[in-house]
Amino acid sequence: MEWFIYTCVFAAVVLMGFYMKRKMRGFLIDNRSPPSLPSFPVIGSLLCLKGHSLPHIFFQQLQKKYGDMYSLMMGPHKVLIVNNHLHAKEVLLKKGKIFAGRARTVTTDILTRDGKDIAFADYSNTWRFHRKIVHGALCMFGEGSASIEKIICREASSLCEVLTDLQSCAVDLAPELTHAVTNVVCSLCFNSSYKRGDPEFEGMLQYSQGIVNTVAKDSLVDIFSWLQLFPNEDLRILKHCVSMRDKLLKKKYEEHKVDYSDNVQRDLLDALLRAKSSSENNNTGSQEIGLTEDHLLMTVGDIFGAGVETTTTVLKWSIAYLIHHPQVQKKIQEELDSKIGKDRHPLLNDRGNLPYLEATIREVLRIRPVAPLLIPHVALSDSSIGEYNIQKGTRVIINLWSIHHDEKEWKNPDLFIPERFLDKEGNSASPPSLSYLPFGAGIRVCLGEALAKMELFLFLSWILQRFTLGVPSGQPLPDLQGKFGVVLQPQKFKVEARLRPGWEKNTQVPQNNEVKSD
Ligand code: PLO
Repeated sequence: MEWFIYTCVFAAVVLMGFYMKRKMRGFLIDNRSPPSLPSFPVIGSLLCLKGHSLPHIFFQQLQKKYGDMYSLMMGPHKVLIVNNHLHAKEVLLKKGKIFAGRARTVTTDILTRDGKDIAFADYSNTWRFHRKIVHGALCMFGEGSASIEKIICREASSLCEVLTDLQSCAVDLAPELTHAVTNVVCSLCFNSSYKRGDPEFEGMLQYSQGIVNTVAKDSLVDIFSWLQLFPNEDLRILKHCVSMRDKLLKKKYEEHKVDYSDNVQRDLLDALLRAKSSSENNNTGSQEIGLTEDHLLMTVGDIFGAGVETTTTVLKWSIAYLIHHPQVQKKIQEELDSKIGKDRHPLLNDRGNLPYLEATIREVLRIRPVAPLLIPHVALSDSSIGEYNIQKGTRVIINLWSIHHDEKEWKNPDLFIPERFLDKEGNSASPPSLSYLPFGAGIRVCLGEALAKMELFLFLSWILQRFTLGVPSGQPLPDLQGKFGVVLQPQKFKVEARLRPGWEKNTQVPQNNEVKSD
């Protein structure tokens, strides 16, 4: 017994020693360290974080005690929380390259075959090369290109047809919105689309939600990687969902390889195959630069996954807020009636003429950012942010939530006020504060920004031109808090879509601008 007590005391002294040493080092040598949360050996600051299911809000509250920028220990990992837009821009723009790293975690390694994608991969030549190809391919189909507009309008049209059939019922619009958005991304990535009820699409809905629920949300296994050795329900779900996704990606890849031609570029996958084939022909060595089959699959999986989950989530938030604010919905409809009318459907060209709708989209992106903590960055070398020194390897979390809800920057930040993005005459104005980064910034800025803006504008304008959205009787208003994960999703809610006067009969695409033909 005695030896047991001695061992415990000895262990406690050693641990305290480590703890004090770290504290003293922070205090004596590096007096330019950011304030830090209390930290204990092994578990770090985890006790302080326990029980908070919405970390972006908790990190915002901690500012009162620790200031705009503070550090904490997630187990053995040093993490810096940045809550202010000036510091965020220093990280993302001014010192973008220094903070362009990503941490490897158990869940993202499973999702991306050890970081062979774009979003979660660490900074490297391969990463830069992939990003460049995808950026080029997205630009080609992107802004100014008539084809992407046609594709979105085709999907908006069938979405409105479905809504007409579901009229006056209490429906969860999520599957229909996801279907429409998936078909846009599917056209772009794989030059294909799904019919409603297609089992492959249903499977995708299922695996994607499984992935969103389990990946990259700072679960314990991402902090202590050795925990993966023990049975873990989330990891089991994630692996199952990833294998479903892999089957789908592999199928698309094999189909594309069969009828691939150097001369035709049908979609993003063709663009990637072409880059692979040209580097092989030039003997650049596709292995070294990273154009392996794994890289191609993971990259296209990223774009597909990001394209579906982010835009669908923003559409869901938009609808939730429109239901909470019928007066905003009415104003958008008045704008649509006066600028477009009922004889034709909305086009991208109308964007400049619909400032109230544009302002509403901006406000949704502010009040409910898709990724409230972005994806954590990692310092690739010793550096500094503001007045503080930052050590190489520190994980940097940009709290977009704090930045978008900063009371010094936004008047009544918790209120939904699209007018804040308009001038006195009701025209589009630049954001009233620079504390606004819905798509991130710098070398890891969102690749799909232009596409997302086109989709949000077209889908919402098509829907609101034809329908008024409301809460079905007996149903609660949508919850606005959200479920935290790799994207901040709203909880499920039911909607009633009623055709607006004048649309009852002529609900399909108006004659003047038919979009059904491909
Ligand atoms: C969404 C579920 C998919 O099945 C896989 C996937 C790939 C890319 C991820 C995306 C998920 C979530 C949103 C992410 C995106 C990359 C960039 C984007 C994290 C997990 C954001 C918001 O940063």
